[in-house]
Amino acid sequence: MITLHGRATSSNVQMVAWTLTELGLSFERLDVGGAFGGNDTPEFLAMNPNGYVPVLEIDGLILWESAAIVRYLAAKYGDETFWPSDPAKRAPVDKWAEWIKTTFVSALLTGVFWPIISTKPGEPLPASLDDGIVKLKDVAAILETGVPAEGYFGGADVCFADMVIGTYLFRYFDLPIERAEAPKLRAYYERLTKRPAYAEHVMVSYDTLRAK
Ligand SMILES: N[C@@H](CCC(=O)N[C@@H](CS)C(=O)NCC(=O)O)C(=O)O
Repeated sequence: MITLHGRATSSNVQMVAWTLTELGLSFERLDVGGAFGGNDTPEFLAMNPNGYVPVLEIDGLILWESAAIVRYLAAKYGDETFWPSDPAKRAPVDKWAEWIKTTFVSALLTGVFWPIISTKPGEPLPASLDDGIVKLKDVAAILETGVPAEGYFGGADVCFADMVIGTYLFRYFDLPIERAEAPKLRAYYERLTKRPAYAEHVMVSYDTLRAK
């Protein structure tokens, strides 16, 4: 039994659910975190002292940190495309997966997504949002230089890096914001949206996260 702890509206939970499904692994997902709570109990903190979702119970292991979980699943269950065994093939795409987590995510989520989502209807958007959108355009322009013109970061099919990178693109393209001119990035995202597992696990409404 594989158990994924985490609410369906968490992008980091979505990344793990999408990966499990692409790899053909069935799992049970428990609603934890956000309005569901349950991530501050002694039992949960014993699994992840950060109190964050996702947590994955698999193969007798308890894992947290979404991208580390994706790398574990890819290394253990992925084929040569999903997890290239040659470090010289893996590192050039892994650098983008790492960069998304360290650079793109903070620009997207901290700088733009949460300021918009946390503003109550009728209230003015925070002044800091303008700077956040400029910064996000800058990092999206950098991503445009690395995104494949055809297929995926894995080549003709997806690999572990697509899971990490692609997950955040739903919110990036769904938000009503001005975006960088990035036709390759847009086309890559459109290809992801055609994948049933991406549509099921990543293209999830975030309306319940909005301030009321
Ligand atoms: N770096 C961690 C971040 C985990 C994280 O920030 N999780 C958020 C949801 S996306 C969380 O647990 N927030 C508290 C909550 O949902 O109650 C990862 O990638 O797994």
